[in-house]
Order: sequence, then structure tokens, then C-alpha cells
Amino acid sequence: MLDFQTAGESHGKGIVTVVSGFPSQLEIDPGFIQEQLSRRQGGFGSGPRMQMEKDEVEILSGIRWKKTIGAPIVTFVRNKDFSNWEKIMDPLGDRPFGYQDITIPRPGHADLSGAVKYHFRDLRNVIERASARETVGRCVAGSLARLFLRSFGIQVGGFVESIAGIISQIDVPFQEKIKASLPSPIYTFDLEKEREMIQAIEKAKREGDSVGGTFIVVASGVVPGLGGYCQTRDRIDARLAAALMSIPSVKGVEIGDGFLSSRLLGSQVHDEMGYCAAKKPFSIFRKTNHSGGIEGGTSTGEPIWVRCAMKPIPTLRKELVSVDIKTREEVSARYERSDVCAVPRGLVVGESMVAWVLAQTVQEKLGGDSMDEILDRFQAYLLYLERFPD
Ligand code: EPS
Repeated sequence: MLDFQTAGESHGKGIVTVVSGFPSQLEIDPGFIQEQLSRRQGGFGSGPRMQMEKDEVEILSGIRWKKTIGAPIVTFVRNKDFSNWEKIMDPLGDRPFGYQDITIPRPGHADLSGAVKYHFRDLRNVIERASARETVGRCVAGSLARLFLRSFGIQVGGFVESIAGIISQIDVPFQEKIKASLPSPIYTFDLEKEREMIQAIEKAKREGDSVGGTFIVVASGVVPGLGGYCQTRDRIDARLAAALMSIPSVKGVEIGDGFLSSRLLGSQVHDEMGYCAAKKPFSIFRKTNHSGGIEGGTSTGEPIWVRCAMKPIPTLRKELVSVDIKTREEVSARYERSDVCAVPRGLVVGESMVAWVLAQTVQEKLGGDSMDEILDRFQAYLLYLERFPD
């Protein structure tokens, strides 16, 4: 099974990603991984840290002459900022002279719950690993997944739909929205709304506040029959929701029309079917796609689309009331250098998570240890779809 784990602290030496389960002979384009890492770093609303870092992936194992060899792939992205934190983050050093524990948690951050869980008096221990810096590793894993998915004609893209309640609204197909969002500083497709969103971020910054928003991720070229309905773990919608919900600050995930469908009638929600003999590889299609390309936990063959809601970043200059865990007094929450809006970055991470889950389901469906084997099986599956139900 495809699996990945990340390791590393926000101001430690860097972020390690360990990816296992990829078949051999998958061509790796390091430029593509780099592109995704740079995209993750872009996006208006970031704090000074993003100007400081230049995320570059170093491949430590599992790839030889730009092809996977079936072995675990380990990568490393260095934290440039570590040079400013060497004493504080030294794995084997002594507590630096004059260092003071961080004892005031930020409401909305993992600070307090993490300290309770691990019995820390110094919240720095939580801040470091709970930081969204970890999403660098998700993008590396997601980029590998995207390269794998390309071999099966699956493309994953997305766009920011709203920031601070300002919604991009031009009514064009997803693919056009995705294309138009690529050059946007906040990865959205509606130029007028883009301006308003940027103004909202600037205003929040001036006022010491932060803003959230929503993004949509779309996977096209998905064959029907990925995922499944027999067990909880098979359901692709449940897996997508879990993977997306694990992104820091994501508080809501909708598959297709999601919450909207709870307010409509069945006749308005369910996607009627049509038949077109020329449609390959599967000739039964849906006339609409309210379901987000998933029925009964299984892909229908229509694009899979999901919406994620991100709360505003919990690090604010505006003073929120907190409690000092040392003095037990009510005080203002601690402010630490931060972003104002992380929604564009969240989109790139969301795309990575969707790609990851889809790569897992493709690999589960087809099995195989080398790309040749898996592609042969894919061709057989396409033929099966063409002949279905024969
Ligand atoms: C983060 C706080 C900021 C963000 C960071 C996530 O970092 P710093 O405390 O160093 O200014 O920039 O995100 C990243 C570094 C990144 O690469 O995404 C937090 O508290 O979660």
C-alpha cells in the first residue's frame, strides 16, 4: 500500500518525507516536484518566513537515474531559517542561557492541547511540530502521486473559491477556473474578486487579524470503480475527507454539492445518467456532477471535486484572551511572526492530499510492482470498461 510519513520541526533542520509503496520504473521529474513546492510557497497573504525560505527538494533514496526502484523514497527539504534557531532547536544541545519557556497558548492553535497531551511546560515543543511547515512533506508526496496519476490520465488541479467571505463567481467550467487561477497571486479565477480578496487580506494585516476561506480541488480523468462501498476504509469520499481534514486549519470538507444537497430535493440532487457509445472508456455518463464524482464511496468516472473550508490562522496581533499555564492568570495570547492568510497555500496542499488518496486507490485497484505491470493491468481495465457489462 502507498504510504507516507513526514518528520521535522518548523525551525529545525528541515522536513523529511518517507514515501513507500510506489512501483518501480515510475519516471520522476524533479522539476515538477520543485514547481509544486514553489507554488506552495507562493500565494498572497504569507508572512516573512516565506520570503526567507526557498524550498528545494533533495532526494536521498529510492530513485535512481530519475526512476523509482520500488524502494522507500526519502526526501529532505532544508529549513533556511534553522540557521537563526540553531541553539533553540539543537537536537543535542543544552538549554541556551536565558531561554524562557513559552507558556501562553494561542486560542485556535495546538499549543494548549499539545502541551496537555505530552506534558510540556514549554509550548515551543508543540509549536514546532504542529506548524504547517510540515505540509512541505505532503507536497513532496503529493507531487510523486501526481506523477504516478499522470500515467493513468488523471490530473489534479484546483482554485481558491473564497477568502474572507468574498467569493469568486464567474460561471465557467472547472477546467477554465483552474487555468485562470494559475497566474493569480491568490490562485483564484475572478479578477474583480481577486482584488477584493487581496484588499481583505491587507486590511486584516493592518488590523492585526487573519482571514480564512475555501478552495476547491478537482481530479479529472478518473476511471469509474476506484474506492468501494464494502468497508469503511474502502470509501474514497471518507478517505478524501480524512486526508483533507488533516491539513492544518481545515475545518470543513464537502464532497460535490455536500451541504447544499441537504437542502434540495432528491430530484435536484442526483445526477441523471446518459449513454453515448462514442464516450471512451465508459459509455454511461452523468448529465450533471452534484455527487462530486463519487457514489457509494466509489468513483463514477466524472471528475471528483471537493471543497475545503479553512479557518483564519490562529496567530494574531489582535489580542485574544488566553491563560498563562505558568501563572494560571488570564493574559493576552502570545503573538509570533505569522501569515495573515494561508488559503492559497492550503489549496496546493489540498491538491497534494487528493492526489495522494487517488494514487492509493489506483494502486489498490491495479496492484503490481512495476509500472509496466500496472499499466498492462490498466489497459485490461479500460477494455473491461469499454465492454461492460460483457
Ligand atoms: C506557521 C507559522 C509561520 C508559517 C509556517 C506555519 O512560520 P514562522 O513561525 O516561522 O513564521 O510561515 O508555515 C511555513 C513555514 C510553511 O512553510 O508553510 C504555523 O504556526 O503553523
